Amino acid sequence: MKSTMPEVGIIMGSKSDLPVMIDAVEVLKLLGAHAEVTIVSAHRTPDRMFDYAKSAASRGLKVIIAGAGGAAHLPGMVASITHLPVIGVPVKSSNSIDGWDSVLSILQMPNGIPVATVALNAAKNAGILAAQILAVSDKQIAQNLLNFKADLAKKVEESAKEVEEGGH
Ligand code: RP5
Repeated sequence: MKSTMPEVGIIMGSKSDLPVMIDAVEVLKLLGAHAEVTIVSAHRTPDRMFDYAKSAASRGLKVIIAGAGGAAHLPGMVASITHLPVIGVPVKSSNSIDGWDSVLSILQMPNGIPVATVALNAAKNAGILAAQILAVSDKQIAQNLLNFKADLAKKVEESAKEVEEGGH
């Protein structure tokens, strides 16, 4: 039987990131992946960040989603500590000028330490990508992803039909 231990760690720099990051929590639930959620700040709790990243793999996590805004160092610093794949979510936070600061500080990592950066505020895509990583070795999550994609396609087909029939 499949364990219910979390395989995805979702972290964010502040509780103020939660309204964005909740989308990752929800889509992972929908796709049948077990996740844990907490706050870890690279700047305000560096020791906590270090401990979290250092123990992640031995605690059973397989992928980490990290969201932060402004001078967003959390995803990159976590990626520098663990060998697990890290997906970064740039958040347009209250201290962000226009979102570009969050995007660039997560995206522009040096050679050797990649962070898989999704679009601004795109925590849902981060969740889907994390599920896709798990699906490589989890048949149930793979099937759930196929169903999810079929549903997306169905919605487009329905919209196309509506528009073609003049029902817009
Ligand atoms: C970042 O600063 C956090 O990830 C958040 O996006 C932003 C603002 O944090 P608060 O001032 O709302 O706690 O480190």
